[in-house]
Amino acid sequence: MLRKVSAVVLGGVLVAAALAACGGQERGGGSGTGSGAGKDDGQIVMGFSQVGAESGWRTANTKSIQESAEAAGIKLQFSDAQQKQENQIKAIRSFISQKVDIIAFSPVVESGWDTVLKEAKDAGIPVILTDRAVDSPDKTLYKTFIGSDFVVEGQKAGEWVKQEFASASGPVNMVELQGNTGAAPAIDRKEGFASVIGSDPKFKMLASQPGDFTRVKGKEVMEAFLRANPDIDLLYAHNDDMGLGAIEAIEAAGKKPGTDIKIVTVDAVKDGMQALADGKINFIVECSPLLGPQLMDLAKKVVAGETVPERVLTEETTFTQEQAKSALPDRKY
Ligand code: GYE
Repeated sequence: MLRKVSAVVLGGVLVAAALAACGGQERGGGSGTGSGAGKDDGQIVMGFSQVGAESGWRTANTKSIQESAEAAGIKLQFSDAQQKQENQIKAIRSFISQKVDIIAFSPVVESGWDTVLKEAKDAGIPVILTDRAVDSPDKTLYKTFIGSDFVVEGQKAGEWVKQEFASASGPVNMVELQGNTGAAPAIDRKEGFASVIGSDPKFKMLASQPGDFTRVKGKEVMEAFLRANPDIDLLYAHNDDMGLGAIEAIEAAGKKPGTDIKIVTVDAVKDGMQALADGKINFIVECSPLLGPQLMDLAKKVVAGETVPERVLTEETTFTQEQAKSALPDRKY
């Protein structure tokens, strides 16, 4: 048993702690569907609860996690929550009853996780947060959090807008398409952007509404924005997909995206980069979905009882239209 072996390696007080935390020898009995098989040959079993399949980013993220698990020899129990917190809570409870070795998940919203995370902790199953954070004050409920700094992403978008409109006398009329309500990237990208732009009275936020990170909703909300506001100068969309949906709405309204209405988005997935290269988007702040390899490394360390950093930050850049043209041929997602 992998857990027993790693516990023996540890020594002293840590052994007792590790055994207590892992539920000791009763774990890995091979009961339950699927997970038992891996444990018997020492393979780590990871339960992963994904947000859904709402965007190009998410699809690339799922692929990265599935491929990296396979490459790392980790058995993945993958569950798609279809953007619903209740489904994620159910999946996590099911992972606990299957006695997986480790749980990883990307929380659809920030709040409301304390109870289920406590259940995992009491069962001795470590948890890794990937991509999105939770707002639980108790940091012992999870081992580490791997993902981007969404506030910084919002700030980068804001800095670009400030520069782009530096010589405009104003007002600069802006609209914002937010991610799904309560999600860490929606809260933080809004906050980061406002922290840069907010203090300058030249910039006016006419409307800011959730587009749920999807193309369909991005289009729908942008249509409403356009009906209510004849004079929009800039759209800030919290992801490429909503920006791409909005482009359709802008074109249908007889306006030129990227020219009549400037557009800044976050993610830099292929379709977004193509629209950027085509001049329909003006600037993209990158957010990398390729979290799989690091997640699997961290999972192995956590299961082996090694200490891991509390926070693992993703590295990312930004793209102008020119930069998108040269980056596109090698873009992986
Ligand atoms: O930006 C968006 C996706 O949590 C970083 O979720 C992720 C965000 C990403 O739906 O496209």
